[in-house]
Amino acid sequence: KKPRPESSSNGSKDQNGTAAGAEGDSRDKVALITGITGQDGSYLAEFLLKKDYEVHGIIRRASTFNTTRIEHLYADPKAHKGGRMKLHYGDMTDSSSLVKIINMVKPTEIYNLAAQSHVKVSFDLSEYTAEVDAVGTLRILDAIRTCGMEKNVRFYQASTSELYGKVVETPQNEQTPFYPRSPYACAKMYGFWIVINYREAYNMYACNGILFNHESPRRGENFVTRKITRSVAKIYHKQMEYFELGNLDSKRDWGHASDYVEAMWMMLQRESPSDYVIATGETHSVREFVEAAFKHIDREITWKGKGVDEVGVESGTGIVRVRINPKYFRPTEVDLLQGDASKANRELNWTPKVSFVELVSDMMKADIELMRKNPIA
Ligand code: NDP
Ligand code: GDR
Repeated sequence: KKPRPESSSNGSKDQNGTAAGAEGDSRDKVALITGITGQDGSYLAEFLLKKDYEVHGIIRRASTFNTTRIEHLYADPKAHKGGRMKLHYGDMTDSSSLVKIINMVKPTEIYNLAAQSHVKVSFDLSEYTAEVDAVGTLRILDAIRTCGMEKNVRFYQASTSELYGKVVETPQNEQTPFYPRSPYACAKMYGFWIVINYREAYNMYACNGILFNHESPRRGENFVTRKITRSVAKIYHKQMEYFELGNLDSKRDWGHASDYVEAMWMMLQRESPSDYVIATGETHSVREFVEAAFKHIDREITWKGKGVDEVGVESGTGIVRVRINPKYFRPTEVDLLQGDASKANRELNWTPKVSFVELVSDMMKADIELMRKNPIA
């Protein structure tokens, strides 16, 4: 059964403006997640349901179902039949939908995860990215105020290590200056500052999580880690001979999404709001990620050639497994990200649990299984 938003299934309790959720619940743990159908939204929903939250998610209308990542939650009778997870149609570009949903749900915590989140795509869809990622953040903050809830709701903003952009210093912490390098990062920069402005102007409990890259088997298929693990899994099953990438030299601080959603929640449980870097402190190149993925299937990759002529060759067989395609290069690149999460460690007691090798292994295992079951996935 596919998850369906309340507004289409006409959940009467919600339509009357009373709280959805199990009868007799104290309404002190009601979360509203924008972007619930994304990688982070799905892990966060899972995490909050386990913590006994009533979870509401905003989903947007699409011509095909976009709820695959949360289907298992909907199918779980505890989440669904107990009324603990509800979906509502809305959009970050539609203020009235945000006001209606917030007024109806009366959340105690809002996690703003919705975004056009692909950096390369933001160069093609620059105006739309600003609409959703920058003005969208303003819209939801204003929706909270329109509903008169600025004193009752705690707000989490999905800020990003992309704000650091061009390398000024490493490792990057809360004091490192920003230098955004894409329309996505510029839009997120507006989001970052409008959150701080509303915190200071209206005394709102609002936090920015400056999260470094985090991945998982649920990562979108056109982000580099998932593209690599899917392709290597296909090579393992002999469904593909080689795949194409762009810049192999950029370095990222990659953690596991399941660890990072916990940090989002922790930020909203403090006495006063603040902004936190969430990162592992380790950095690896795209090239190293490729090597680690092949290592998982006991193959070794060696690199030959230079620039766009460079190829990744499987040792022992001489077969080319990775080629460079300039179409994946970005007009401006972020070369090196490495975060310093010591403030989060000190104040939230947060540390990452999953190592780089464990992350690659988790993603590889899942994609090997996926391609085994469904070779055309
Ligand atoms: P995803 O791309 O997986 O998910 C994005 C979510 O936003 C999806 O649910 C998507 O819906 C929704 N969305 C997009 N546009 C709109 C819109 N106009 N109105 C309503 N919803 C919309 O991203 P992640 O889960 O990876 O990331 C979550 C957030 O964290 C994003 O804001 C991202 O920018 C930020 N971030 C992510 C990091 C990472 O490494 N993953 C690191 C730092 C920040 P649909 O399913 O319909 O497309
Ligand atoms: P990023 O993630 O831009 O860091 O943004 P992505 O996985 O897209 O790129 C990481 C690095 O890999 C290089 N690269 C490629 N990238 C993609 N997508 N496809 C390729 O074929 C390819 N080849 C090389 C890129 O050039 C880049 O240097 C992610 C998103 O989740 C953002 O929303 C989030 O804010 C940041 O992480 C932190």
